Amino acid sequence: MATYNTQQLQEIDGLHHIHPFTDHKALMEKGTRVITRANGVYLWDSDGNKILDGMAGLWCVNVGYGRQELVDAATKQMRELPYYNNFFQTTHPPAIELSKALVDISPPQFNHVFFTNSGSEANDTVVRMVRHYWNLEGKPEKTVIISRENAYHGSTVAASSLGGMKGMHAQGGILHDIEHIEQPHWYKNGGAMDPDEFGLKTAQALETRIREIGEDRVAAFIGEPVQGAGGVIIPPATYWPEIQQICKKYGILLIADEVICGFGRLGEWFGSDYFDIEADFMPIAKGLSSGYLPIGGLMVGDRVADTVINKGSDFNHGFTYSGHPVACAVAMENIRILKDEKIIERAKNDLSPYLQEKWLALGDHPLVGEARGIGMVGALELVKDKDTKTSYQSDQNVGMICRDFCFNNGLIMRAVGDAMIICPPFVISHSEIDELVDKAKLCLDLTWAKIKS
Ligand code: PXG
Repeated sequence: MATYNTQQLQEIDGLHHIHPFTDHKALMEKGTRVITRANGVYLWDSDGNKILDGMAGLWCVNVGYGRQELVDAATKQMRELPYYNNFFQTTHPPAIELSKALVDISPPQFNHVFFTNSGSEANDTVVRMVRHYWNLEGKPEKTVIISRENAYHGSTVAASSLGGMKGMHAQGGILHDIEHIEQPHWYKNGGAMDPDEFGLKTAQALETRIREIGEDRVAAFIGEPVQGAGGVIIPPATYWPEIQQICKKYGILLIADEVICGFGRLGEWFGSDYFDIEADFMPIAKGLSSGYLPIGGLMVGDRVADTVINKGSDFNHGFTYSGHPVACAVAMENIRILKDEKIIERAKNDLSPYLQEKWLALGDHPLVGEARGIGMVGALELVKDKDTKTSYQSDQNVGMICRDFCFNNGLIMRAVGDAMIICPPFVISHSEIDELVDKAKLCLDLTWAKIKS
């Protein structure tokens, strides 16, 4: 590849590259940051600045950067069989081995996987498979899928429709027969209720909506165990048991979107393990390969698999790269690393308690209304008034101000509105956690000083 200096890279990028979820005019004014290499939990930009990646890329580089084993697994597979498909009665060892490895680590009702290239495709697949299932069950009128406001399930047409982000629906529309209920965001919406009471209330909204739509029309409910891109919304303990009880009562399928929570983020293999969710489907991606190559999948529970496999003929669905051998080989090696190095156990028993103790202490900062966290993920709600939980005006862009201070001080935190998010790799050390929290504190101070001035 040609070697350009930073300015040339930025110019060419501005001329030719449309970025995801980006205001290009603002981007051009500020200039893009060009990331050129990474190791462990650190990134380097094209000017040589070292940055602690508090977001594990985009919630995905769970085993950290620079793992030679993953490079070797890809190289070996590329030499042996760089591509073949799984259509038309063919298969290959990497897809076979990965399907078994996934079944081994998943909750017991999961014995099948359908491979995709991303979380969005996994969620497109689930919409089609849910409706296909009810058709085969002789209930074709069951087409409605209920999701939550502010959920993120991806960017394809079906995935963005499942998502509850109005700004996405406004651009390109939404599939019919997708409904959204309130998210379990206690800090923002709980009012005078205690968290458990609020958890029950938001879960019971599912039953209310099922009754409004009609039980005979509702096919499934989808939720992330912990909402990620919506701002790390951790549901109260009462939420998932009640949701499950309602799904069981009405016989509707339950989809636990594990794209962020899966592969250890909450200190268990899956968010479903953490919350005891017995789902019918688990869309997976991100941590499946620690982001080293694009791969996703849909774990399909026995209830659905029995029908789709035994009662149906073809499921007319698939991608050229479903179960791509190189991506599967890398995902296999990633799972091996997670297992052999006991990375998830260490995240749960050592890193998470250390991180959360320090993170939650940031709740004392005058700018922070709530500090919350679970496993290896956390959020800070930046507010104008801690007592009344009053937010800043959205055009004050407080989250963005804080995010920019972070970047300029060598830390990546994601801003979701005025919530600051962290989701570091699981190979972070205690001293790197200290650095992360110290830098976050410094940037809160800088943001606070800027707002006050
Ligand atoms: N489900 C969930 C829960 C996700 O978080 C997807 C599905 C879609 O996955 P793909 O692989 O198609 O991107 C996601 C993705 C952000 C951000 O800014 C979050 C995601 C993707 C991009 C940006 O927080 N989550």
